[in-house]
Amino acid sequence: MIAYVGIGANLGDARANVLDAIERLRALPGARLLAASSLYRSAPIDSGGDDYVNAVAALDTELAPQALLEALQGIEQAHGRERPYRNAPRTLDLDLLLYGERSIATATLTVPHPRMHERAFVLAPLLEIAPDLAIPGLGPAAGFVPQVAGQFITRTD
Ligand code: A4P
Ligand code: MG
Repeated sequence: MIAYVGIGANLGDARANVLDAIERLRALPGARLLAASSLYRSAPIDSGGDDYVNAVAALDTELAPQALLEALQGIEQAHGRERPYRNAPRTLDLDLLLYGERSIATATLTVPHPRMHERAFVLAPLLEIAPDLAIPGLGPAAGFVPQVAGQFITRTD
């Protein structure tokens, strides 16, 4: 199954944290890293603190969705992720954006990620590595770009 993972950080050395997350995804048992986007700098959305560093990775994985989520949370924990309150600044956030064409709604996992199409920090790196991607139930991801045009984001490499 092809899965897309959103990566974000705005605490500590955010750029190093995102690069390390990509390396940990590359090394993840049960998954193969197909692509990783450039790194982007983006203004916080519904959140405070410094600008974020964001990226998106594509994985070909045999892990079930919940197992993949737990693997992502393990990588967050390796970076000392703390959760003092919702949308608090974070050393590392890994979101499961898409899992094939599956729609999932459990107590712990909602896929597609419910806010991904509203966010330039997801859409820009996602479209860099998958320009023709469709979001199940919503249609082509590229169709949402005009709606996020007001959100500051810039590619950093
Ligand atoms: N959960 C449910 N569905 C998913 C999913 N698809 N992927 C559950 C990951 N987790 C999912 O997540 C809380 C719970 O969501 C998890 O226990 C899991 O079971 P969290 O990572 O602890 O909390 P969070 O990151 O604060 O929440 P969430 O929903 O990931 O936040 P958002 O909406 O993604 O916003 N601005 C910029 N510029 N860049 C960013 O990266 N990120 C956020 C986080 C806000 N503003 C930002 C950025
Ligand atoms: Mg998260």
